Amino acid sequence: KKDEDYRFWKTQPVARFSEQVESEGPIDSSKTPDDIPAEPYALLKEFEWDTLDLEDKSIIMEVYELLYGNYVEDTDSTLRFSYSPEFLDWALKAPGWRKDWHVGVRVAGTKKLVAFISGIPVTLDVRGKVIDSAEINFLCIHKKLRSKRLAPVMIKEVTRRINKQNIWQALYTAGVVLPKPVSTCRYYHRSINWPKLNDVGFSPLPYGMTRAKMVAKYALPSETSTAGLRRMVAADVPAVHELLTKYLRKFELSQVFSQDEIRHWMIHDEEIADEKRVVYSYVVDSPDNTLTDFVSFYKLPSTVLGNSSHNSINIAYSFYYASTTSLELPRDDKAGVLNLQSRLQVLFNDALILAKQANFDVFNALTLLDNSLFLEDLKFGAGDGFLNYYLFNYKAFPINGGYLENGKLDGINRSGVAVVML
Ligand code: MYA
Ligand code: MIM
Repeated sequence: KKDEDYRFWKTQPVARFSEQVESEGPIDSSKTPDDIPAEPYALLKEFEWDTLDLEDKSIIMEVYELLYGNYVEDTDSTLRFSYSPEFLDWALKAPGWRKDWHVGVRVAGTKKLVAFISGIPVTLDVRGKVIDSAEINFLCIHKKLRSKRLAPVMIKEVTRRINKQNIWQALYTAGVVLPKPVSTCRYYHRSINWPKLNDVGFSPLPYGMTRAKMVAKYALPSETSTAGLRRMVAADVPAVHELLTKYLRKFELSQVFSQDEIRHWMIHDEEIADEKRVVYSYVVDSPDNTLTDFVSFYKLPSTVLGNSSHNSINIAYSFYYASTTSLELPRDDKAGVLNLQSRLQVLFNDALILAKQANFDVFNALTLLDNSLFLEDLKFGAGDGFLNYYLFNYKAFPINGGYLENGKLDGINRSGVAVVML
């Protein structure tokens, strides 16, 4: 598909495939909120807009059910993302969230929720330029209403609502290729419960291997190894904020966090029951009471489609992390990279152990951040999925995604991406 074949996207302020970026910045900066229409875009007459009140548990349940039946699947429909109600509460009610950026579409007659798109406010840093933006996620249209050009109307409507707040840039990720990714990262997977992954068609048995050999290959110690590793608590927020801010500054595309955002994203709800927990954050405390490292992952199960023995797999996704190791050195300092690599290997080996203790079946990570430094050594394998990163109304030079065309990891020119999308 060429630029002109994107009937909708060719009308939007996004980079074209055909253009070479010569300088970075907004594509259209001519508008003010008063230039933006006050009324919602017209929908086909059997549908109506509904601003969803996610403070209402029953409305979160409606979004949950829409996504449970209709959200993203892998290429051959083996799996479908299964975001829990608690996850949606966490992801959609981030600091500064606005109800009118939670856009639902209902059938006018029955009030059934059939489509959804969301925005949350984020501050982005694109190569040193700090931009108040929105992050768009959870675009979903009921399977029975696909290919009716509803998605463009939903995207225009959420854009209108965001523009009304004087915000003109957005970040979004998708599996589909659209004009034009600023970066593409690859999914990697580290088996924890290999027999189950094999049963559901997630991990094939390599030629010449036995099930027993595979189980042995992925065995993990029962206890973590890093002295001082413990769960992150609210009192750690200022220190984690400082450490993560310093670490993320090294990347070309990153999120700028406030302390409030660190508390929300890394701790969410300290009182939540274990089985409902969404985010798992840990710090490494040193004897002098400073934090040397921080690591986190989140829980996002996938429904297994059409398998008689398992309904779902429990998946941990690598989230944000940071280390003081080599933090003051340039990112390409040779000795610094090796030290960071050793540190991240130990840190993520412990993350794998913690994930195993918490009953996860597999640990997923993208090739972003400094992940290319440890994925291979910790027995992560390349998945069949990729994630494209897009900026709306902003032209930027391409950013490395952390993997090479030959399928290998790019340990030399690691990824410049430091935004983890849920
Ligand atoms: S990515 C996750 C997306 N969700 C899913 O994949 C769930 C399963 N699939 C569905 O629910 C539907 O297939 C969806 C499309 C809803 C995806 N991003 O209505 P249509 C374009 C952007 O006939 P449907 C996520 O949530 C497509 O190229 N555009 O199609 C981030 C075509 O345009 P063009 C997409 O299949 C979302 C048009 O839509 C996507 O019934 C970021 C066809 O529309 C996609 N994932 O519905 C959204 N898929 O003719 C953009 C298809 O040009 C945000 N299309 O090729 C932009 C920033 C907005 C805010 C700006 C503020 C300043
Ligand atoms: C907006 N932010 C957003 N999203 C996500 C984050 C929404 C969609 C973004 C695009 C997208 C679409 C679909 C998927 C992910 C992301 C699901 C998907 O394709 N997942 C792949 C997967 O789980 C990612 O690789 N693949 C597994 C795999 O590769 C299962 C494959 C089943 C068959 N298709 N397994 C092989 C693991 C194996 C590798 C070798 C070593 C041993 C393990």
